[in-house]
Amino acid sequence: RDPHSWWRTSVVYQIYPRSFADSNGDGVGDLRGIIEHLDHLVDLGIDVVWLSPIYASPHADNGYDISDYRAIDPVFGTLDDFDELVEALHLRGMRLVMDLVVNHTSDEHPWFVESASGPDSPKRDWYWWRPPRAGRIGGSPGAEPNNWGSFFSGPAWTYDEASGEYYLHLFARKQPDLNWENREVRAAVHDVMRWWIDRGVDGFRMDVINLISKHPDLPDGPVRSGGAYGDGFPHYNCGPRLHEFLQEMHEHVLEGHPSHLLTIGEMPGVTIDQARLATDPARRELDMVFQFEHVSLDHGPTGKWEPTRTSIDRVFDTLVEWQEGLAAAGWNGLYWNNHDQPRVVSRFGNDREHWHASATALATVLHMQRGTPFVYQGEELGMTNMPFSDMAELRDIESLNHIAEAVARGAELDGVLAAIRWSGRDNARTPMQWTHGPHAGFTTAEPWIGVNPNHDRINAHDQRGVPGSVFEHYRALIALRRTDRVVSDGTFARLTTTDPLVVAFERRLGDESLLVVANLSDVPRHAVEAPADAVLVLRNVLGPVTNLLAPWEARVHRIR
Ligand code: TEU
Repeated sequence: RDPHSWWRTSVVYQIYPRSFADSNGDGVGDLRGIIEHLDHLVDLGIDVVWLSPIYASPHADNGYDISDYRAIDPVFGTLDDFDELVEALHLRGMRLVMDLVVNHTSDEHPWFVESASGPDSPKRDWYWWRPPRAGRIGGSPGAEPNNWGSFFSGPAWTYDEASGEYYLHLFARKQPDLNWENREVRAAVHDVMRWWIDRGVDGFRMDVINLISKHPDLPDGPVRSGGAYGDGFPHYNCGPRLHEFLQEMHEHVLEGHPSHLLTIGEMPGVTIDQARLATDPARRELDMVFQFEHVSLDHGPTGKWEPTRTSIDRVFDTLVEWQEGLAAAGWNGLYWNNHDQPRVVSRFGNDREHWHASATALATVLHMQRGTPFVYQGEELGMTNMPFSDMAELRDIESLNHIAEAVARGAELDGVLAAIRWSGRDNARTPMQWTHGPHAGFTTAEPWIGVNPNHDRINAHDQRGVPGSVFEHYRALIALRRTDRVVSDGTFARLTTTDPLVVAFERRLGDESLLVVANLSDVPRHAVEAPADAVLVLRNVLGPVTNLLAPWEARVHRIR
């Protein structure tokens, strides 16, 4: 086996530290909370942990706004706690991947404070400062340097009275975009990476890394009818110098490390062709990317706040396109969930009548693909969306900004809340459900965001070591990847079925193959027949195996 691609047999577990486990009773999860729960990850069979940001931050976007890249935010603990966590993970044979958020910093980062001190600041060019649009008075409506909207509502520009200029922020106004055109910026990012590598980290998940290269002219984007802002996406998605920047980072930071460091690029809006360029090992950029196509199919024409129903077979079709598109070169990062996405069992499964079967069927269909699967905390328990009933229960800046903007536009609050219940990121951020006890065993205090009331029936305590549980199904899937080279290295081929809601595919390596069949619906359907000598290696429902698949039944057969 090639030791340089160790991650081909790995499964990554994402921890959102704020919501994982609170050790000191302040209602917020922390590093010691993670250290205390490592047995959960060991039981699951995980071998890589990705931590969402734990750096010093004003927490405008829960840590995706960093004010010091070399410090742990006190709410999460100390550098000593961090070192202890690294040691504890390594001792158990696990690796640690850090979140690298370098498309933007916090506006409270000293780099930005310095940059904002005036047009003559030596760091002025580290961010994107621009004068008002010609003929307009700074700060007046429409005077922004271009028409781009921010991902978090409102314009992508904020006016600075003192200098009479605007700065660019693709996300919140407290998240100014770094100017990667400036080589000092790139060198500073490389330094940060080396600092954490020297501290023992094993890789990076790079936040919106496809947005770091902007078209230097920052041209206006097309405005859709009725829309308030232009769509700048074509001018900063996989921009002109993206691949150059990634190759430079590889050469300056990642190359030559004794055990290959894992790199995962988060790339909303990335196409298969761009992803292949970024993950073809011969090009020395990244190991894998997160694409967003399969989690955008239920977004309407104006985006996530106009959710539409999609059919699960379209979701599967999209994943198949990615399997085929990255078969010859490149590698897939496989995920249903993360801290930005609603819970998959509520979104594409059926969290009411077929909660267990749909959670485990969706897991099977994803984990048996070629690529590196990611499990987001609580997914292995079948955690569901949160029944938010009031605005006061929400915490996410994206949702709160959207409410303010929509209501100002005259939208009905009820309708806005309904969309947030479907698409909102807080669905993924409710506390990890450890027990059926108070606050789900997450904290002894009032948690920073409400616990899902269903922790009385969905929790780790009731599932770990319990045959047939969602947790045990994930454990079995992860074990199969680690022990079976067909899962990690085999080819992927979709098998055509007459019923679009029954999906089937084959994984093959030499003479061995696995046949995966799943019914992705609420009613029984005809199974795809396996050859007579096939052996059933995994199944998510009980009862006799017949030529009918139960609702959301998934089977994995081995064929020799
Ligand atoms: O997310 C980037 C991203 O494009 C979206 O998933 C975003 O969360 C939003 O839903 C757009 O509608 C990354 C992080 O994962 C996210 O938590 C951060 O808020 C964002 O970047 C900014 O750092």
